[in-house]
Amino acid sequence: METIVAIVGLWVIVVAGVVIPAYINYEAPPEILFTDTESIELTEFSFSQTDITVAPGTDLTFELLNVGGSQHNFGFSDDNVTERIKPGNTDSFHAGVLTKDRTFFCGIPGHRDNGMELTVHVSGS
Ligand SMILES: [Cu+2]
Repeated sequence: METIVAIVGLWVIVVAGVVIPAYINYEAPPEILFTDTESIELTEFSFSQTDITVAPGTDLTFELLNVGGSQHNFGFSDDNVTERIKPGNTDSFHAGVLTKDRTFFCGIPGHRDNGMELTVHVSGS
């Protein structure tokens, strides 16, 4: 009997230690309040827009057209980037719901440093 009480007691402590902090730290995903689609032309070495301002909670998608002579891509990190877009081709990039400023760039080595960068400003952030 004492063993069962001890096991149940231990289980309650473990569950409380895991579940309660997870509940307290839970952050709901940002709510979509607006949607926006921005068209961007990519070339050597620039984007057709470099500063965009959106309202907090904007679900933002980019429509991309490579008007240059080299391949380019578009994203905000190594894991969040389009495939390489060939000259004359299009792609789209879903940036998600933005709640704070975020910088997007071409991830092909050297391109960002030469100017392929765009900042989305979230108004009020
Ligand atoms: Cu590029």
